[in-house]
Amino acid sequence: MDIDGTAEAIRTMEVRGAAKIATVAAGALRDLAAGWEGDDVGTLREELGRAGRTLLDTRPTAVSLRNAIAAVLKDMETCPDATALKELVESNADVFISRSEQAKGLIGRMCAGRIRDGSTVMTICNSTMAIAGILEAHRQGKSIRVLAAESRPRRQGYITARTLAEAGVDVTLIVDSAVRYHMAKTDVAVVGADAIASNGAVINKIGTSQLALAAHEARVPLIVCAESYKFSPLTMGGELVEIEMRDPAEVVDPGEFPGVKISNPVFDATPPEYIDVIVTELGVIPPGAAYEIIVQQFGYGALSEVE
Ligand code: RUB
Repeated sequence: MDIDGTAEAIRTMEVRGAAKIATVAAGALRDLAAGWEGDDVGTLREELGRAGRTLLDTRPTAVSLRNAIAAVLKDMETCPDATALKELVESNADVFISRSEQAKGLIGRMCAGRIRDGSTVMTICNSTMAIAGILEAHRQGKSIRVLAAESRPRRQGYITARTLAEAGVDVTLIVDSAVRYHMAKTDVAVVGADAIASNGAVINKIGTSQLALAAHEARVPLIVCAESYKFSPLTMGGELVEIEMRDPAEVVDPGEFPGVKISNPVFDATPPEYIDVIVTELGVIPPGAAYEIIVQQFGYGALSEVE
């Protein structure tokens, strides 16, 4: 897909979920570089920078998208000619995409190790990484039951429920307001992350923080599954991750509610106190170690090249 097509697919959420938008954007930048026929390095650099901004504008608060674009476009200034720049971008993108795929396998195995045979697992939204852990536990022969929260307004929980059912997992769909009711029968909660701040707070689909509160109250461990590129270097000084607000029409048809304001924040922040562990491809960490992951992956004061 070209840049505009990819941007449209991300904007309309045809492609969604932090891992998918990151890898699809990386692939679109790679294809742009690979198909480039001009020989002026400056023009290609400008075009790639423009493409990076177009992709980022689709979901401007998405940390995985920003980190993916920065990873693919890194070191562009070092290329003396267009051929070298094309090779660099293609190689950066390939490395990013293959690391993301490897991360899924590693995270899946480490997460599965924390799901006991006979457990009831609660999840929310549709996270590739959380599902990797659940599917791996199932593949290992553990008898598990999954409670999938619907995840209003876009109901991504439907995708999770269908995916798990197709794989033969015992899965029950629940509405978001039933999360606390069902927590009493839950052994472990497994969720993904859109972003992780330097203090270990996890930004994920709206409703995750309520699930985390209910889990904390019921002493149910909460596992977050996230690749290292979900960690936000822009939070190193204690800055908050901006929460994306989307179209109210995703919640209800505003025309049916004259005079009523409709608010649609699509993510929320779960404080580190409510998180037991974050499973990353680099290992399982307590949320308090998030800052170290950021320093290790991005360096001190790292800023994206697309800014
Ligand atoms: C998706 C969502 C997912 C995370 C993690 O939100 O909140 O839990 O992105 O998913 P949206 P993954 O549907 O609004 O993009 O593990 O696949 O990166």
